[in-house]
Amino acid sequence: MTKVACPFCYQRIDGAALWFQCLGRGDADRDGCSRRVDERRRRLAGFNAAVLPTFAPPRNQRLRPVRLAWCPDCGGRTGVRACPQCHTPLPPNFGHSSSPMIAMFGGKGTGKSVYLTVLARELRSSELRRRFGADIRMTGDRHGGQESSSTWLTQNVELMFTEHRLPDPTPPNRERRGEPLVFEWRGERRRWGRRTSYRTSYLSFHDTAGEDVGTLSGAYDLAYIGAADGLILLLDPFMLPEARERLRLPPSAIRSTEETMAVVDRLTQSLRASTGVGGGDRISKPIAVAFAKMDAFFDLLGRDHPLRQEPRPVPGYDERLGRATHEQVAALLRSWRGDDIEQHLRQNYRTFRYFCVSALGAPPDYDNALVEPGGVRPYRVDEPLLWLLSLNRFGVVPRQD
Ligand SMILES: Nc1nc2c(ncn2[C@@H]2O[C@H](COP(=O)(O)OP(=O)(O)OP(=O)(O)O)[C@@H](O)[C@H]2O)c(=O)[nH]1
Ligand SMILES: [Mg+2]
Ligand SMILES: [Zn+2]
Ligand SMILES: [Zn+2]
Repeated sequence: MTKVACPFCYQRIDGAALWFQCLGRGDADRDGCSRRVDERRRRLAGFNAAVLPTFAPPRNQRLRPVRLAWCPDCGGRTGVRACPQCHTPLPPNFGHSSSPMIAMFGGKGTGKSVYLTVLARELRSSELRRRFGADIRMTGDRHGGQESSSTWLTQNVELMFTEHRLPDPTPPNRERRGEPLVFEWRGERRRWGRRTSYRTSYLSFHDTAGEDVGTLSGAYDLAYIGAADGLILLLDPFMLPEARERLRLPPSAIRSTEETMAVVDRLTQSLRASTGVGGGDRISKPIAVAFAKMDAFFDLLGRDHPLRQEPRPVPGYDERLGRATHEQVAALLRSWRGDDIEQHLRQNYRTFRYFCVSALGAPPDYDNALVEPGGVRPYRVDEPLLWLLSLNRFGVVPRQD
């Protein structure tokens, strides 16, 4: 039995016993099923539009896996698979092999919504697809009707890239959450002496609301973090007093009162709680620790600083530059007196790496929540993700040494 995490509801499901979704076609004698709101899907996956019904696979499925089934209500034939828990349609090859999942976490006002919009826009563009010869798609595009997440993306892209405005703080919502943005990244894996194989990874991005100081993540966030096989931890450098002092920031640029260390600790506690890794062991999930809003430091660093060097657009993750970036950010962090963060990461995680990103590429007008007149110019936003996908355990993106 392959237990995989559903990228929509984060529950562990049996990849060999996925459900089916009716296509609403019916058969010679009956009309097809009609759409209605699926209460379970609304509750577990945050999707509240009307959908066609789903049903369990025939009983003998375990012995003889089937690719097609007949709807018990309308008799129509279907090959669309769905999650047994939240009933969201899943890609055809989901669950056949391991389907690692990557997720994102960050404190209040760190820039999660902005970063996610920019990153998702890049994932949807043809640039990454071409660069990596990968098949990258937003899951659900194919089945249509997955309005809520693609609407979120379209609206935010329009807001930031066309109207040059910044999104409002994401409201916390404990009863219901929005549907996550789920991408499927299928890459070729070439290894000497072996046949080329394809590997798929699921990127599930849930735009969480920044929590207030001290509160532990809600149940959804806990499940989300626990189900992820790799994480992007987005940190706000403005929340490090020593870093903040070097910048002349207006009060409106400070969006939280929670110390960076507290955010990191919150993630660690959530991971320990959701995965049951005791205090004596280090957490094995790889963590990409990305410092956001780095455009604010560009002038201080100067033109020739290595952190202002972008990787070459080669079809792989630039390991050498990545390692150098890690060292550079670690040095900056020390100069900001963030040694406790480094120490905490070392003590609690087996695999982590620092990143320097800027979703906007230039400081915005904080007071009026406007993007700088030059527009949004994303800087190194995809690197945390590329690093994770290049790790051996995922092997979806090649590494270039
Ligand atoms: N300089 C700079 N500021 C940024 C950048 N991205 C976000 N910001 C600032 O951070 C603010 C918050 O960004 P959001 O993306 O809304 O942050 P969030 O983490 O989603 O916040 P919550 O939803 O409240 O948790 C923005 O309004 C900007 O002022 C960036 O790339 N550079
Ligand atoms: Mg937000
Ligand atoms: Zn039906
Ligand atoms: Zn599900």
